[in-house]
Amino acid sequence: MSASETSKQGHERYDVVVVGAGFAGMYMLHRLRDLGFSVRVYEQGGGVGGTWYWNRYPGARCDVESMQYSYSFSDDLQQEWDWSERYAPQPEILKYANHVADRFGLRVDIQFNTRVDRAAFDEAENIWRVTTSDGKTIITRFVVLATGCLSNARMPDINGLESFEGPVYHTGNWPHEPVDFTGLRVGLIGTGSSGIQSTPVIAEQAKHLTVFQRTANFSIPARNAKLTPEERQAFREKYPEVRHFARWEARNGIYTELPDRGALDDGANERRSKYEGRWQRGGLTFMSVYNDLAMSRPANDTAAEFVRGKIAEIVADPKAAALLQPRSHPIGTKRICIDTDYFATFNRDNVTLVDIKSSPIEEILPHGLRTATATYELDALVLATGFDAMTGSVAKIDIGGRNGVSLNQKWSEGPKTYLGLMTAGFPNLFIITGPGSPSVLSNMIVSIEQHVDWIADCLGHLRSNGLEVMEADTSAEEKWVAHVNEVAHGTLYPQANSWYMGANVPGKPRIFMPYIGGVGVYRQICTDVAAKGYEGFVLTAAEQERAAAVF
Ligand code: NA7
Repeated sequence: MSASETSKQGHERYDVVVVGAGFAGMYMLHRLRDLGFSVRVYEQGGGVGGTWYWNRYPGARCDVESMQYSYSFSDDLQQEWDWSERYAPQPEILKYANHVADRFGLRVDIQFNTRVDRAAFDEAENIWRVTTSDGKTIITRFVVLATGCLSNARMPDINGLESFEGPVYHTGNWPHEPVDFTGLRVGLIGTGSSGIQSTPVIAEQAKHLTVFQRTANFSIPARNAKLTPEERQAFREKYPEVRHFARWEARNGIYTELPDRGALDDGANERRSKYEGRWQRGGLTFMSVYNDLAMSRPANDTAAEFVRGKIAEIVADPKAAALLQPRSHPIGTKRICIDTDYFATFNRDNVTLVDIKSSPIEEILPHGLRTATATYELDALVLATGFDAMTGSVAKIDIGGRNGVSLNQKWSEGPKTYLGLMTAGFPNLFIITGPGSPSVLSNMIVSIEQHVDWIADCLGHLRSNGLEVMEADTSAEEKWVAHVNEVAHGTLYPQANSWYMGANVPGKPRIFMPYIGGVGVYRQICTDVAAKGYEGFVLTAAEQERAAAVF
């Protein structure tokens, strides 16, 4: 425990409590400690890494290239760490997270296997009382929620799930021990990114794999490959340019060419050859072929049709190919998936695709699954059914703000924040990559670093100016929420029933949660807000008798 104090009641006392030791929590700790704040991080897992600690399913990889999905705050770190592949597999990302924790001596200030259950703001004292799963109450001036956007795995509401007698695995909460599907009939439910990544790997091992698909998804080949020392070196040399571009120019925090024209500005042959080029190159930047794919349905249709054509070329059985061709949403309005041999896997003899849109799952049986039209015998079940994204992990904590209002009450109609960083009525509570910020629409590490730096600078400002309380102004928040909404509705994104919209969780309000204005635009807004003395936030000085003890 570094530089903490103990209150008169015997409670540990810190300047800042950080919830979560994923990439956000680790960097937050590092920055705040360097500024001389006392910080304690609580992490429910047994180690660092957040989403990469939990998502250990077969084939799990990041969809952003490894040289870019990495911290930029330390040049020594980015020059010395050797990524082995174009897209890092989960074990390597976890190894990297552990390396960072060791290299910067972070573990000493992280308490593992400890959930934060409750945080209540004390208006008389301007402090937060944080209650943890080990029964302690901790006093802190500030709380930073680094709880992650895709960390609250969602079990599907399917009748009879608990009656299944074989093993049931959720991709977002995969066992730490090896799982062996050899000789087993495996059923996999869910065809989002996790289902699409794990299907080819499970198919290699299982006796038979049955994939239950409700909604087909767009997926682009990863074209993953080993990185050579020369490729790594070339990338390292251009890091200053790459990082600058990712922060300020790329909409999604990823270094790539920016398109200068729309899809319909090119003739059909030219367009096809550009899509083909990106398909061959692989990866998320497929959507950057043209500058209007997210805005114009006719433009988007050209890209969607190209991908549907590719699926038809790859999948031998025309019936399966038709089912795998996404038609329910414009391409890119659900996060595009990046795969290795996903569609080709349906050409294997031991893989069956079942359409549960036309014939829904009725119940899980002790040894299988019954849809409206057939019964499938299964030995093991894999649930790739996603997350209560962006707000799920925050909602699990009972957070009480001013006037006894809980955050869950305030957000019952959908999350409201100012800049995705704070929410009115909850002073001194910060959220990293929260709803209302670019977050999940971007290379997460770019967005995490931006938020962490902003929050660290902000706390430094409060300290040097004797300020005790900071909170979002309600009218600034209302304006921001309206802006986030307006920008989203200028795009095709709200046309998809995506987890961006909260549409995957029954009963969750349908609101487009992330800010789609682009990371560069957003960064400029946040920078300007800070430069104008934190415009839109209310900053209050410490009462005189407390001034000396503010931090
Ligand atoms: P996603 O993208 O939310 O995918 C979940 C999948 O599970 C999706 O195909 C869902 O179908 C399906 N699903 C969810 N509930 C059910 C039930 N009850 N019955 C049948 N099918 C169901 O989660 P992922 O983990 O794959 O990926 C999340 C993000 O992680 C991803 O975007 C990357 O950024 C990394 P639906 O589409 O709702 O019909």
